Amino acid sequence: MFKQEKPELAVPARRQFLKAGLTAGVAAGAMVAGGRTAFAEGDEAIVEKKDWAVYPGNGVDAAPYGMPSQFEAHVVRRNVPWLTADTVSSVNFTPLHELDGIITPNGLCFERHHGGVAEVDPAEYRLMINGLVDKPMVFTMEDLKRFPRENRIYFLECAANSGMEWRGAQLNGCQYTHGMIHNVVYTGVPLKYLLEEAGVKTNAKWVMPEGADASGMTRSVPLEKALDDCMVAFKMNGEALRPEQGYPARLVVPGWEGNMWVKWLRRIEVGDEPWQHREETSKYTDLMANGKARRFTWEMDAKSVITNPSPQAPITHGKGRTVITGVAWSGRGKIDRVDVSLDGGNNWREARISGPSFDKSMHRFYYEFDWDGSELLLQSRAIDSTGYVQPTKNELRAVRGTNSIYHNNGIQTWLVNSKGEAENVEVS
Ligand SMILES: Nc1nc2c(c(=O)[nH]1)N[C@H]1C(S)=C(S)[C@@H](COP(=O)(O)O)O[C@H]1N2
Ligand SMILES: [Mo]
Repeated sequence: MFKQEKPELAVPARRQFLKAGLTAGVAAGAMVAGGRTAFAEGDEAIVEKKDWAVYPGNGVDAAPYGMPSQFEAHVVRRNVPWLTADTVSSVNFTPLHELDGIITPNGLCFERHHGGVAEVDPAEYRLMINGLVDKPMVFTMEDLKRFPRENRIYFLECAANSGMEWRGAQLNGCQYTHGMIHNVVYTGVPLKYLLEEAGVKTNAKWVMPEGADASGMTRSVPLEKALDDCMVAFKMNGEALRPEQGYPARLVVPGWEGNMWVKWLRRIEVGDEPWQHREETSKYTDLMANGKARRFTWEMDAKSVITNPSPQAPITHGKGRTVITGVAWSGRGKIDRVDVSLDGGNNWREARISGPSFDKSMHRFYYEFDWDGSELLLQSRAIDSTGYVQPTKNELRAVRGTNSIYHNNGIQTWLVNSKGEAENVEVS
């Protein structure tokens, strides 16, 4: 999926391996105040009467579909030019460093498509179920909406998220290193109900969802997973799926790699063995050091990243009270704990998880401290409800080599200098 070219956004090699062991940049003694005095003498912004307080604003007809403030225009999906050979089979990235809480707004969900965005007319939409079933069936959108539906929050992470970092620190920003993820509330029908309607034959073991886009994306999904928690979703965050996310319906495969979440879903074939298609043979397999490849590595292992500060979001307020925040998730359950290190993994402190904690959903963590202005080597480490601890990058490489693109869940390090600027590094 990705070309291994000299990256334009790469950090110079000399910065890639730093010695861990800096003293943690915590101010000793009394807390340094973070705020200003309530009435700052000569602060124009507080005494001046602003236009917005003098003139009436736009009426309710100005924005039938609301958009973010003009001052948020920089909060957009971005791509990495050298990864984007063409924009039709490509990827862009969620601006994680601009978000908070656990929900990704619809317009900022990263996109990955292999044949561009299909523009499917819902009136002409059909979902077929065929193969090893008693009764092959075709559903319209209206049919789908007559099944009992459910609302569930899940993350979707592309297996290639952080894939450019296998051989060393490369991309400067969590948007690029970790932004192939989004977390939304899906409304949809459990796939189980649709399969029950068609009547799955006793020898069935697999299903193959297929997309209606020009790439005709297919993957083999074990029947057990299909009957467990997969759903055919038609809403995200309350409104219709965006075309980029598979409008009018996509498959949701909780906790498993994004490639299996077939968009513009048009057919589900039921069979007794995997189909061995492109996306599970030449792609989405993990080449090991010995030349063999791991296959069917569906689950996304526990992972986390500090989103602020990070290369695109430096500390600009100077020393004193500082809020570190980030996200953590696991394809195997909930996140039980997130630890934060200020010194490249020598010392760990428990972060504070805030907001709803759901299975296979993103979690938000915070760590507040008083920064003394010295260098930091920031890391976060997720521990999920199975007890699994997110590994360091070197621990991961020792087991998996560096040939792989997929399933890199190693601990990320940001070097923060005394000016508050951050960059992507690794500690040895
Ligand atoms: N039909 C179809 N489904 C697809 C794809 C595609 O190209 N076509 N891309 C897959 C990949 S590789 C990923 S990571 C996710 C991305 O979902 P998103 O675009 O909603 O972020 O969709 C998956 N489903
Ligand atoms: Mo993907």
